[in-house]
Amino acid sequence: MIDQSTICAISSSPGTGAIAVIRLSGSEAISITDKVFQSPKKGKKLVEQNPNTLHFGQIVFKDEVVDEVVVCLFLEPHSFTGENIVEISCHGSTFIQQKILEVLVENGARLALPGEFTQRAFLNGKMDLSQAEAVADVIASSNAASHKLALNQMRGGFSREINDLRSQLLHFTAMVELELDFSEEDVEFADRTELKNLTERIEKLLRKLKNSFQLGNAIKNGIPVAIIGETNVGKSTLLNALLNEDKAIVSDIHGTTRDVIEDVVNIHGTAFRFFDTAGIRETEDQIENLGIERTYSKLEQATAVLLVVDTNNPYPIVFGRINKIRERVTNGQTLIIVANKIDTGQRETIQELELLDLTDDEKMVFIAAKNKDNLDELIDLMIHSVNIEAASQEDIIVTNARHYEILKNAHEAILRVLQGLENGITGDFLAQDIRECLHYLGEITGEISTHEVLGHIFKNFCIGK
Ligand SMILES: Nc1nc2c(ncn2[C@@H]2O[C@H](COP(=O)(O)OP(=O)(O)OP(=O)(O)O)[C@@H](O)[C@H]2O)c(=O)[nH]1
Ligand SMILES: [Mg+2]
Repeated sequence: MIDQSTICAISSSPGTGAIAVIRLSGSEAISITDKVFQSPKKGKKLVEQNPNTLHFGQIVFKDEVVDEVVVCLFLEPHSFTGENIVEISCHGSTFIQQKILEVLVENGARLALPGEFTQRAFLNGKMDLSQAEAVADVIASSNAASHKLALNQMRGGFSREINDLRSQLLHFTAMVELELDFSEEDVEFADRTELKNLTERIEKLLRKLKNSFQLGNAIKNGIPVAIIGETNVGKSTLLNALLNEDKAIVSDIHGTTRDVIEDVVNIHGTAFRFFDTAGIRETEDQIENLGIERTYSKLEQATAVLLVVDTNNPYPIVFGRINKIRERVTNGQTLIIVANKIDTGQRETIQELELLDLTDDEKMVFIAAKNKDNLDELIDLMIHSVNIEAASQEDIIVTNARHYEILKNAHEAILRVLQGLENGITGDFLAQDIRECLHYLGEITGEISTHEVLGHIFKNFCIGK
């Protein structure tokens, strides 16, 4: 049920700006504004004006002018929420903004809850749930890649993919259920091979969508990059250089960093989430050992691992350390060997390193983190190794944790169907799992949603969205 009241909120960002926008939505939006708005021409009332028009005038309360404003009118159903909407552009003082809200509430509007405008847009059928969720992502997007994904989702790209899947599943149920109608006569309308092919296609699609979440999440929250190595090799110096900020303490004392230090930085439109870690060494110190355990767990979670080595050390030692970390880097992770301190490093070590055989997933770069020498080369390597640009261009990528959970469930259901087909189980059991799968997909687009789910999604929005 849609609450019929007219809501209002400040829709521009909090604080003082040149101008601010206050938005009203609901059947009374225009008539409430009429009560407080005076046009210098004293002509028609706002309710008599055409939709999609702008009107200059004053907001007046108890015979006092609050501000000179421009009012913009949208008539239902042709608006963001599908209801009558008024947008009042006023001067950006927080006092004026609050005062206008107060005046509107005094005249019958009520303050909007977080996300209530977008929730109404969803409830009025202006967009499905995944599109509504993308509105928040578009607003929050902090880099080119996440912005592109969110915009695509908001414009319905992801919904189309899900609806495509749904129609394939419906086709499947139709075939099976026809068979059920004639079950007395023991006929098989549904060609089992055709069913199996269709199920395999759906399974593959669901799996791809589900697996895309790892990338989607990385794009949204930053690609996890772990900076790993022995103590004193210059990991914290490198972090600071990448962030362009003195975030971590640097010193020539071994074991300076004892915990994970984390920060996100946007490099050429891609967000990277760097983890500077405690240097790896044999130590009796309990706290330091806890820190080193965390180093290994960050290594496991990272998409790219920057293994920093100190070229001041003799080559056999450096080589041994590289091999120790190589063992821990798994499939799909990129290992970038960062040979640091080339400003003071040993010639032999550098020469031997240059000859080191690397696999396809391994890269090497020579830098002096302290002077930021060759940092650009390292950045290029990082950007190319994760290749976000190419990956995000191709397909639909899942970025939302709620969608990921649902896709996991849907995928499990479709695997049961596949198994059922292989074991030759009867149509009614197949239909049950298919219906379950359909149900899950409906949860993504919001065809199936509960009050709690909606409440949970929209409460994370800002007020005024
Ligand atoms: N000459 C030279 N010194 C460097 C370079 N990078 C870092 N250092 C020095 O190496 C020392 C250790 O640097 P840190 O960044 O604290 O090393 P770390 O790897 O974080 O050390 P832990 O936190 O102890 O594991 C400091 O004295 C840095 O100034 C470099 O490129 N050249
Ligand atoms: Mg450190």
